[in-house]
Amino acid sequence: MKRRMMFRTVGLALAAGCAATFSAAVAAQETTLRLVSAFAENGIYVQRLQPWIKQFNAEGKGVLQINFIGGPKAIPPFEVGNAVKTGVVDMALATGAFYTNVMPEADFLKLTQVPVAVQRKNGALDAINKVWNEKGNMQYLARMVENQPFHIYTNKKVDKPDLTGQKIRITPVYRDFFQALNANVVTTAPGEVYTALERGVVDGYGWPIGGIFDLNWHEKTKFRIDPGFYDAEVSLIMNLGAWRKLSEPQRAYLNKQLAALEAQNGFWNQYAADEKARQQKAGIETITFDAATAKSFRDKAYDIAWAGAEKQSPEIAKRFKPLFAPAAK
Ligand code: 173
Repeated sequence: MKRRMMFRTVGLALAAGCAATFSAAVAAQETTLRLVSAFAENGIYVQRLQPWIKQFNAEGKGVLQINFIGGPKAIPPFEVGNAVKTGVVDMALATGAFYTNVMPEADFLKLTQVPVAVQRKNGALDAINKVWNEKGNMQYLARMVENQPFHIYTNKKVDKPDLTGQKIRITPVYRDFFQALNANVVTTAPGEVYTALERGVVDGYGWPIGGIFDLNWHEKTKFRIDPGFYDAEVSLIMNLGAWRKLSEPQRAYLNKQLAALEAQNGFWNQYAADEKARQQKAGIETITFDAATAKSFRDKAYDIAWAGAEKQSPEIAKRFKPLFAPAAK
């Protein structure tokens, strides 16, 4: 008995010594991750990310650093996913709708109806990462935007959910739904929306509740249609090889900072309310429907998107759907 205990003590001491040497060796190696944003540098998402990067670098000296390369001028938004997949960059702030060219499933993340904190607990994040690893060669790191429903903004008044005769700017987020509302659609990156509105190439556009002032779209916007639908997904993603190459302390540090980032997501509720008020002040009129029409409008958005997802990737849609659904009341 005594001998066995001694054995164990020695073993533990050895292991501890080993770990110490190991961490001393890796601590000497600081890694810098190159990060790009698919969203504009002066937009709210990057505005919120910058202080986080600053703190990340201040606290991560000798361990891990982030080098912010830039926004859409560095890499066009719809190329960002491929840049992460191939390791041209290590990390990106992006939304799945911008990298359906990597995997169509990327756009499914707009369909989550539970907070990311719940997604971490109920297995949704693991299910997402299985797909992101296998099909995207990437690790899904953190969702930094929540509670930002999408809306239809238009310059042509409607009194029912029907976009007949309207040309609307979209991304994959909105395609099936807006087409079901009889819109003619044209896909553009956010950077082209202002000019498209100015030239009358489009009558309106899809965008979340917040952010239309960032690129001055309010100047060219008359109406917002309520209610909103889906939830804008804006997240940090990382090249899988770069993620796997991180040492244990580096990964622990990254995870700690990602948790801190997600813990700030309470911000978005207030931001949505503030942006609504700001739109009203700017003279943007709200178009609303009666309660039953509003409900069927929103239900239709989800029904159409899930039907599309199930057609696109039946197996993955089936795995995601119960994990994304709101808990039964
Ligand atoms: O409208 C868009 O460009 C879009 O798809 C999106 C997605 C997430 C946040 C903001 C916009």
